[in-house]
Amino acid sequence: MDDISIDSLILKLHDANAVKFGEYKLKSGLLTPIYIDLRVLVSYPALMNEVSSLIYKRMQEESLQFDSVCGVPYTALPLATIICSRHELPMLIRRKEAKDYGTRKMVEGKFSEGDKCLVIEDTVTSGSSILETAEVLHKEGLKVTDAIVLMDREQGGVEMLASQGIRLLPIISMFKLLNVLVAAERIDSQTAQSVSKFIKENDTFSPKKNGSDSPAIKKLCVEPKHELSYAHRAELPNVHSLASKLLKIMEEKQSNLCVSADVTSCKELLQLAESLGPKICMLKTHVDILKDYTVDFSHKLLDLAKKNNFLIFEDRKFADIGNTVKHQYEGGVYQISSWSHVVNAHVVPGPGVVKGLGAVGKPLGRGCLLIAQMSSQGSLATGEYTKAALQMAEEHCDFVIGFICGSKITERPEFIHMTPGVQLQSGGDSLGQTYTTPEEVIFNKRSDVIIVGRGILEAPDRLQAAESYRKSGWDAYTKRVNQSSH
Ligand code: S5P
Repeated sequence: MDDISIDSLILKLHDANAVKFGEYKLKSGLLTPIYIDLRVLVSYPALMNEVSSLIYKRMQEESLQFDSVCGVPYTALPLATIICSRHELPMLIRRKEAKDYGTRKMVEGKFSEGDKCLVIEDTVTSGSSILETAEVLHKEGLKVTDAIVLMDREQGGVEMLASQGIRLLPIISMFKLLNVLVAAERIDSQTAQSVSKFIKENDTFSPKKNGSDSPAIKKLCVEPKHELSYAHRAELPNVHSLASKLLKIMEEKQSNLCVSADVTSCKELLQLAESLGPKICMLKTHVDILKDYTVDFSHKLLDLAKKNNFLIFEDRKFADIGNTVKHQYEGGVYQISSWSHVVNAHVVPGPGVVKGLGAVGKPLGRGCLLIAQMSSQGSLATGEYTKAALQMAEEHCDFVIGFICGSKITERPEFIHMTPGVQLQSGGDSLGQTYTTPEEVIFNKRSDVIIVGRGILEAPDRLQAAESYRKSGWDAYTKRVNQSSH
């Protein structure tokens, strides 16, 4: 099978409807005049074999050295299986589900720390799917330095992956594909030209031209080689200014503690902000449980935030269509956007909720956290839902600064992970809340901020309790950073 012609393969892919022309929506939301869908391959066993042979041929031509092979789920998974089975190469399977509260394995198969894993992918646009798989493998101690892709859309994937230390070896380029299809009169030259133009104008790695607002563009960042300190992350070029401010406060005050000030009177809330202010990086409110809210209260709270150097986070959990949340954020009795630095939103309505909030919050320099996971028992925010939250954040990183989650869900250092359901003793309450310790959240689950309510509010000495949580969160963080630098 060594002399398989790429040209004939391209025609067969076209016959199988794996290459389509028209108007299609990419994962990023961008409309594209060409769609490559290699998922259909599984219905064409002969084609599966041809593609697998070509990939293997490329592996040999490049004399690649590796200990195992991993196909990016799902489309490249059967391709990797065929190659590994036919040539008796060890394979690894990356689980696609995001890790939830438990400690399920994310990579199946046998491997040792420092092993090299070759990644196989079917199609690459920005390279983010390969990077995501590489990050999961990396977290398990594996090295990824090479990846092979059948179809490269030539929209910046090679460059982006190179910037992360991964060499991408494409088999079919977009321009080869167009040339072959034009030569075989499958498409006319006008179609080929418009596709070429689209490809050139939508480079996801070095966006210039008209693409500055393309959602695929802003998601790239440098993969950390080890745990970066809060101070280091505050200085990263692509970090949101509010996230940077929070990270600086955390470092300065040696605090990754956010107090959830779930009290029902303004006086008590202001007292908390005054007394616990020096211990915290953020104060979280539920303004709608206050029985005596006034505009004057919001001014006083802002003054205390300034004086004690913390950010205010109104835990409003917006969850409606864009137009409604815009009004809820800006108007009504509470005028949340006028005093709260950070708000949060459920991702269930889709990206409109972030767009609506962003329309109000962005001009004010505010930031938003997306609820990717919840601490309550039986929460539906798991797996694919969590992944969708991550994707939404990546596509709106000019407003989204991080997540409410149980554990770190992305290695991108510009996103802040904040975890509620924290007490010094693990356990729960009678209404479904579950508690994890600061050490578990910050050290094992690698989150950034602990959110603590009743653990402090119900303690006999709130200030002393806040200091215990601050210290335990900070100790877990320093242990994490120190451990990774050794
Ligand atoms: O998943 C979540 C998300 C949030 S924001 N679980 C939570 O408990 N929260 C909030 O964190 C919740 O609304 C409450 O204000 C706080 C936890 O309070 P505690 O008293 O249980 O620590």
